[in-house]
Amino acid sequence: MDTLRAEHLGSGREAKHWPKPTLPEYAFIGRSNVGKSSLVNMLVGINKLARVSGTPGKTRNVEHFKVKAVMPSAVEAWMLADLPGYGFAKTSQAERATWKKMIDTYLLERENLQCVFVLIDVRLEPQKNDLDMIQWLGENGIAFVLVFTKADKLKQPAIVSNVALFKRTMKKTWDTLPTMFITSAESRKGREDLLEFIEGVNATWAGASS
Ligand SMILES: Nc1nc2c(ncn2[C@@H]2O[C@H](COP(=O)(O)OP(=O)(O)OP(=O)(O)O)[C@@H](O)[C@H]2O)c(=O)[nH]1
Ligand SMILES: [Mg+2]
Repeated sequence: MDTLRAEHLGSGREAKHWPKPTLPEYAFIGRSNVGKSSLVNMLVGINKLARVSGTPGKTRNVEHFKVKAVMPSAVEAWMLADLPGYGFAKTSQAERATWKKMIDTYLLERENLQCVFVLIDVRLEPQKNDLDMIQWLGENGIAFVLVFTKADKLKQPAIVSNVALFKRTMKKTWDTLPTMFITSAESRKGREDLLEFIEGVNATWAGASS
């Protein structure tokens, strides 16, 4: 993927507000502040496309982006969905319920969704809410990969040992482990691998079913 172009398509809490599912789509989910919006920006190479904040709870709606890769031989387009985070302590019960309804609807009904990128802060030991989300995706048969974030904040041996601990934890309930990526929005580590993965899945897209 030589050159990428991207645009913000829209922001909405309900399916009727989301763009038509005409392109393959990838969603970014994870705890508040894990770096979902930063990773969207890093991937497409545009700093302020998705709104980033040091205060958790910045992204409130499903934010859709259209990305176009202009390659020597073809133009390839897909969509990214930046989702609001979970696990933000200050969120009220009512807001949590609204989040769950929106996310469940999105993950279960978004027909062009190809793969969910579950973002995990590489600095933390396995968190219950991340493991619960992974479990829920598995139970519902939704394809996902794990994307460890903020790799610039740790030295390589600590990254290796934290990822190994995550794998050991997952192995207690999973026979096979998902594909994993280690990334940093700061250093752009993992960008090529993620884009290559997306390109591979895009190649299997058979077109919109509606
Ligand atoms: N050092 C470093 N900081 C990062 C990285 N990714 C994100 N951050 C910082 O982490 C904070 C949260 O980033 P966001 O991208 O807004 O996180 P989010 O997951 O979209 O958060 P919500 O929208 O609140 O759910 C910001 O201060 C970012 O600058 C990274 O790879 N390295
Ligand atoms: Mg965000």
